[in-house]
Amino acid sequence: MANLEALKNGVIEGNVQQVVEGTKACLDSGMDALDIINKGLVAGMHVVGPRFKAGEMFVPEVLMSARAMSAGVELVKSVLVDTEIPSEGKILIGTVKGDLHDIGKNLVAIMLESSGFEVVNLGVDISPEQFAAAIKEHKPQVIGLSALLTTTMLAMKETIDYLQEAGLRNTVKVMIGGAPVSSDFATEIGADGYAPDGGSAVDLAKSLLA
Ligand code: B1M
Repeated sequence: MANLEALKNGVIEGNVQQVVEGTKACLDSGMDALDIINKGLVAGMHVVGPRFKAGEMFVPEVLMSARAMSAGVELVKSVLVDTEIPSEGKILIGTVKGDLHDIGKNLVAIMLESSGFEVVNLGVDISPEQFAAAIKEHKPQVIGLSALLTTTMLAMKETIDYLQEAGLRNTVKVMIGGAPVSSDFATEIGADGYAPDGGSAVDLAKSLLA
């Protein structure tokens, strides 16, 4: 079943088995890994989002879609990240405090990894203090903050302000992303840049390190 439409429907229906089998079939057929992600898995999530907003899908169903999508992304990741590329630099990435959305952030992490960056993925609901501790521990050149809720956008500013107070702001470049944020918002909160998607995040990270 090397069929992107079936993959998309598997995500919409939250059918892990369909997504796993569909992803394997697409990979086996030699399909481009990024097409599998963007035209199959993410395309499914683009149907789920509006249905969730319209009240046609509820949190448990959206969670099943998220699980199905993550299962597919994991399989594609093994192909994308399998090649040994010299490190472009180290990036620490996390979803900010109060926010549990991680699909987009994980996709960005995979794209960065597959482009040669060493990525430390901190997970979700990461407080400013946790970001600061991780910077001290891992000494990255760039940190990436992700937020999907308008309410948690503020935690991005709080994180940057905290790094400033802790004397760490000048040791790293800060990039931000996520559906509700923008380039203007990045400027407003003192971030070094904004990327709308995984591909742009790779370009931005490279330009921040140039
Ligand atoms: Co939530 N949720 N959710 N949700 N959820 C949204 C974000 C929402 C827009 C849905 C809606 O109402 N239309 C809405 C936010 C409204 C707002 O604030 N403006 C919303 C809400 C309200 C909520 C809850 C409050 C619902 C509730 O409980 N009543 C709750 C909050 C929980 C919390 O975080 N504290 C909640 C919960 C959940 C689930 C747990 C059920 C699940 C998350 C599962 C998971 O992530 N493991 C979920 C999901 C799946 C969504 C939607 C449907 C899909 C998000 C997604 O994964 N998209 C979402 C609707 C939508 O976005 N249309 C929605 C696919 C992903 C590939 O795209 O995440 O945008 P995205 O990532 C992109 C870019 O944004 C960018 O690159 C990625 C790849 O292209 N990007 C970066 C992201 N991070 C980046 C970082 C970078 C650079 C680029 O640099 C560092």
